[in-house]
Amino acid sequence: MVGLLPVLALLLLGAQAQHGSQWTYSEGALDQAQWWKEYPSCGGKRQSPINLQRRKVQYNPSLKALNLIGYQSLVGEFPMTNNGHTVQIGLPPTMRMTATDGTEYIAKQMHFHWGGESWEISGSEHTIDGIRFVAEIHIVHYNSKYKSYNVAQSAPDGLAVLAALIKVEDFGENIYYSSFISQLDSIKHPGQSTVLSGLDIRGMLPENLHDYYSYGGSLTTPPCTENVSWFVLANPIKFSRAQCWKLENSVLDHKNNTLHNIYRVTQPLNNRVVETNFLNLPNECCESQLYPTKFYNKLKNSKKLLKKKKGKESHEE
Ligand SMILES: *[C@@H]1O[C@H](CO)[C@@H](O)[C@H](O)[C@H]1NC(C)=O
Ligand SMILES: CC(=O)N[C@H]1CO[C@H](CO)[C@@H](O)[C@@H]1O
Repeated sequence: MVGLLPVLALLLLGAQAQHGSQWTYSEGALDQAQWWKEYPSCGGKRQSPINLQRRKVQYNPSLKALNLIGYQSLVGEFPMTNNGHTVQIGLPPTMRMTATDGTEYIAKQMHFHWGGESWEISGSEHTIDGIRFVAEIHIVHYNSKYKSYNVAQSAPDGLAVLAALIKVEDFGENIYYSSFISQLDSIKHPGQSTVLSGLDIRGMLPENLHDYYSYGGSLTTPPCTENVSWFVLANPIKFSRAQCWKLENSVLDHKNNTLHNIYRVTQPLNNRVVETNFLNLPNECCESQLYPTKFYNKLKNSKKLLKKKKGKESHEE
């Protein structure tokens, strides 16, 4: 009995891979510009991913930190599959996420989006102020008021995705990904699976889990189901260059080509508003890293953002 569940899980994942084998990102008759022909939701008005424009997002002080339970030091075996579109890891229902409004979501799977077509090409799905990060991780959850993912996925309040962007610089190896990355070679071909013994999703995520962008969107792959609640973490995960290269160059698609540039382009925001639970102060997390400090201080002064030397900063421009 003990051995049966993982086997069933693998069979189910295999079936999913089989079913989803026709759409592509960039070649053939069903590339991403054509998805809507087979999957009408992909042509909807509330699609994902989107470009997160920091000057247009709305700070909502009532949005609290996500409450993540059971993300840390998971014991057991977790299936890791090449489904022909990405690498996916099956997650246990003990992993739960509660949003500010009290809605509890149960984790189902996590998967990756990356680029790699050439050294320069990044492959995150969400962009921040037009900047594409090297890769993105999605942890897909369903609303705990539904019996299963299959029931929840078509409900108007059924799904939530916790997303994090991956950044590469001269960082050391991110050890929380070592086992995952070393197993990529064993699932080169679509339909192949292996198991990860133990997982620490908390460790795989950025240190700062508090700050996020939130909006209503869709799944970023067919069937592009809408009304997915998105939580995109504001701070990135750090990978070494070697880890990034390995992620981008280890697995193949159905035609035995290396799986590259597996991301959907950003979709129109239409009437949606992106909310944040953090103040977008220019000297906080990210912007200051883009400029040398001297230049940045000059810029700030010229914008008259610093009214008093030690006074409180206003988030208004
Ligand atoms: C891909 O490679 C495998 C192993 O080398 C081979 O068995 C399979 O037929 C190839 N598939 C295609 C579509 O070329
Ligand atoms: C609850 C919720 O977000 N409902 C929305 C689902 O998506 C449709 C459009 O596809 C919206 O009209 C609903 O408001």
